Amino acid sequence: MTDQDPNQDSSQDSNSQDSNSQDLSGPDLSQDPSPDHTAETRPTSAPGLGGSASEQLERMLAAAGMGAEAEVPEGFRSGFVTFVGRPNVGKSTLVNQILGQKISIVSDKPQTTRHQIRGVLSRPESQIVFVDTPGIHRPRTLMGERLNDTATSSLEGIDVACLLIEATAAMGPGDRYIAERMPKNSVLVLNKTDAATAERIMSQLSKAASFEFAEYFPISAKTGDGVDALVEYLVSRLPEGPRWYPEGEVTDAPEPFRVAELVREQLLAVTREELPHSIATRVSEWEWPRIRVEIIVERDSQKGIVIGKGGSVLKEVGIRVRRQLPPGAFIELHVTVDKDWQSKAQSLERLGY
Ligand SMILES: Nc1nc2c(ncn2[C@@H]2O[C@H](COP(=O)(O)OP(=O)(O)OP(=O)(O)O)[C@@H](O)[C@H]2O)c(=O)[nH]1
Ligand SMILES: [Mg+2]
Repeated sequence: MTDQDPNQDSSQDSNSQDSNSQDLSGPDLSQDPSPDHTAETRPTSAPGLGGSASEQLERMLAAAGMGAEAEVPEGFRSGFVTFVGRPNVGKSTLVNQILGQKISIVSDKPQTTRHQIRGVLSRPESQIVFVDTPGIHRPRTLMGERLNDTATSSLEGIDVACLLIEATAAMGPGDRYIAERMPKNSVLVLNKTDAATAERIMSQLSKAASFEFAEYFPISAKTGDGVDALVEYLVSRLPEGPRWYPEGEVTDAPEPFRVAELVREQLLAVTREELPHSIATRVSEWEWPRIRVEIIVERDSQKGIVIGKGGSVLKEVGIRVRRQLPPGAFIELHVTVDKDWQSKAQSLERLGY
């Protein structure tokens, strides 16, 4: 397991109030992003890759000449594991905990994740590609419908599906709706056990048992409690197969996408109520070290909130994001209004949803 809490702020700044900040490790951000991976060409279901897992594999194979590295030890296991569940249950936190770094942004606001985000766990004898997904919810906008589609399509062609529910709230109709639609042999993950009583955990597990999951894992994505056992079990469920991603690759998310997500994460941390849903971000220019990020809101009144008094909100967001990037990064934030973008197909396409 990892020796750090990936959901804690690893920055040295003791003044920081931001529990979601940390170093953005991974590929060298000072490199020019691949032209295939610009924000403009991002497909709807995933940053950099779209479609079902098997389609993605085919594309990966084609892109790499043959894709998967041929040399793996005998008995090597590999495959895709998807995390689905209602918004806010901790899917992204769990992916980050397993990978030991921030792969997917996290916030206490529902519907933070808007794409399928892949995190790759490579070990000498196995490779698991974890797929983080948007929370499944009752949609109120076209974007909400797209998010649900993105989440449910992640269940196609994968090896193991995990339903996450939280121990801190009773298993509600939303959880049951998803539970009834899970593929056979899915796994139930009861998260946030650190914040629940033993009685509550037992009662949640016994309620979930009526859905006949293959296995039940009480865990805390926050502390890492129970996560090793879950990962070991998931490895045992994988078929023998090749290494789909090179060993050092932890995510396939393109760099502009990751920076835009970091900006959105910090905006989620500093803004309130319904505003988070109204915010989208995209990198509009990338000329290292200068990165221009467009922040899109739905109404003129929201523009002022995002900018803040004398630009204070944008300034704070810029500082928090820069802290997570390699030294020298220069973030330019611009706010634009795209009226009711969440309900307009054209706007959603432009934003990659
Ligand atoms: N106490 C506790 N809080 C947790 C745990 N896991 C996640 N959280 C918190 O729950 C909130 C939601 O976490 P996320 O990981 O963003 O949840 P998500 O399921 O990815 O949410 P969406 O992307 O909106 O679907 C955050 O405030 C997390 O810090 C846990 O194990 N224990
Ligand atoms: Mg999430």
